[in-house]
Amino acid sequence: MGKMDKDEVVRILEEIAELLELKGENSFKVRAYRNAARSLLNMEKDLTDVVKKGTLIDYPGIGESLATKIATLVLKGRLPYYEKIKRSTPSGLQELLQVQGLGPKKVQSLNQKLRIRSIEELRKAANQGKIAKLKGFGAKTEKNILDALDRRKTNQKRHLWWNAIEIANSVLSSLKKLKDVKKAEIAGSVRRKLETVGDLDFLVGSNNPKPIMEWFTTQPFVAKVLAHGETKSIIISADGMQMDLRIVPVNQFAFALIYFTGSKEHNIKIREKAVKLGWSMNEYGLEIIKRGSKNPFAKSKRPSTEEEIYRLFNLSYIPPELRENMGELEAASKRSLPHLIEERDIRGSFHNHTSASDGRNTMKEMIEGAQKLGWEYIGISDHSKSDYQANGLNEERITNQIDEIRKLNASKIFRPYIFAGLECNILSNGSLDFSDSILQKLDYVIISVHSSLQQDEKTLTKRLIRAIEHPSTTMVGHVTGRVLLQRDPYAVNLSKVIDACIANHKIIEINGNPMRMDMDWRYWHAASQKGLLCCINADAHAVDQLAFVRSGVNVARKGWLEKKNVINTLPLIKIKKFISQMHP
Ligand code: DGT
Ligand code: CA
Ligand code: CA
Ligand code: ZN
Repeated sequence: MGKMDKDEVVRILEEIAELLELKGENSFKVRAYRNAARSLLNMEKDLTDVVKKGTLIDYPGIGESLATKIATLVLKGRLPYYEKIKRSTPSGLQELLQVQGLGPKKVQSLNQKLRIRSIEELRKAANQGKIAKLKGFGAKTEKNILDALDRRKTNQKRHLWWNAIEIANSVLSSLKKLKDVKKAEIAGSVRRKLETVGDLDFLVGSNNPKPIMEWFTTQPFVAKVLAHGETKSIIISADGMQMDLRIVPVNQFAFALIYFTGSKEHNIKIREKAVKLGWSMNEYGLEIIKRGSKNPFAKSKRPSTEEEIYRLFNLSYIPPELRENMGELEAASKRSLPHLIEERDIRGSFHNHTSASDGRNTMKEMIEGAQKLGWEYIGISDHSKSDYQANGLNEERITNQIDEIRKLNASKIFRPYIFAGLECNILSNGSLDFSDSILQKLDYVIISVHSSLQQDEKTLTKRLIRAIEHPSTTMVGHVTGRVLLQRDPYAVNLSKVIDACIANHKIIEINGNPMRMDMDWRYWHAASQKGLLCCINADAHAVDQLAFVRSGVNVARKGWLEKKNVINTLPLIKIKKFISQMHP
């Protein structure tokens, strides 16, 4: 084994390219590092073996000097050249690249002309109007930068659910091991599986809270204690996450769990129901406040589960994902809550990239990954030719990939069936990136907007609808293009797009990438009622990202979707037929 694995070497080569770009080095040199990174990604042999045999230079894009650098990384685990350019680049510059709208050229010119090397310096210069005066920038760019900075500020206070759940689960399992903890749950927006969360809420049932609070406020992950009490403590973790812990007596746990799971609006609705019945309900329990009201506890003992509490109100159990005051209480009283889709209903997914375009793993590795997850099928959908940045496939490469897939299916090497697809760019006028003769060879086509994102709403909506009407189109990828906490959706009239999909029998995906979660859950209930079908996709760019279907399922559940609304719950025979009928 070498001292550094392939993924890490690739990451460093890509970072070197970025650093060189920031320094204004010529584009050939920059591209050399990107090409070498790509070449390593496509390498099927073990990188350490290749280095030891001295055959690195046989690979495309790797010359003498890059081969030496890669070998140093693999064998020594470090590279002085990389460390040197990293040291000589102000660390703030890489951070500036993360501001929406700032590429390496702009960052470099801000650095050289205005000596801007941090977010704070950028904000100051923009507020003083200095950026507007800069050649190549102007007043509009300055305003865009200020907007992006504002968004950054508010967004920094929230966290992606996907990151939060991992931390929350590890704290929960430690809590459960403490001897005084009788019951423990994650509550709040994390439990409701909201796409982003403000803080982590933990609830514990115990009759001896003191040692638990002592433990919670003194853990190694704690950076700051904001409150330390018997029933409530608040800490900030080293990575900036706020965590609230509430401890209630064991017999109040179920009431407190409903209260602290929320949402606030859901809670208020329940409390109103209680008042109408002559009761008062809060986080501690339920009391009869109006003489002569029906005693909810008359027949049964005090409720100890959420189910029992909802039953007191003659409501069926409402899963946490639905507690957003979006009609769930009415449906629960009419016994018409949906039978929500579950992760185990998913039999495959269609939006997946390989190292042929911008994925990190080869097609075979991706299929193996799908096999390990027990999927019956997997669709391969690399980027199309106009997506240079993502190394999109041209006519020849996509044709070869289709052949390769047909052969793999025939060989029966892998258990999952492989569908040949494409994530096809929607060009700025709404036409597709390939001619019909290529598109017709594919089993399915995902259409996505990856360019001209600034178009106005009318233009962009028309563009999308034109692409939806294309007979080869199967489904729309990440329909609003939002990147959570970073980039707003592009200007698109979603209800028109939904209607066009329904009218043309096209599907909209739920993109399970935790940063996208697109189309948003808030639209799915109404859209599915009108007949829109869904496909839950991982948009995986690496084997471990196939697991993103899980966050996609969260969106579907929050959007009231059932198995029947989601095409990739169909068994192989049915999905084959379904897809081929859509794509004659
Ligand atoms: P977040 O943290 O912003 O992502 O959202 P939540 O829902 O986790 O909100 P958080 O942490 O402020 O409070 C947790 C739960 O506690 C919330 O979902 C409902 C309940 N709660 C908090 N404040 C109130 C309130 O003023 N009234 C009611 N009825 N419930 C509240
Ligand atoms: Ca919370
Ligand atoms: Ca909270
Ligand atoms: Zn895409």
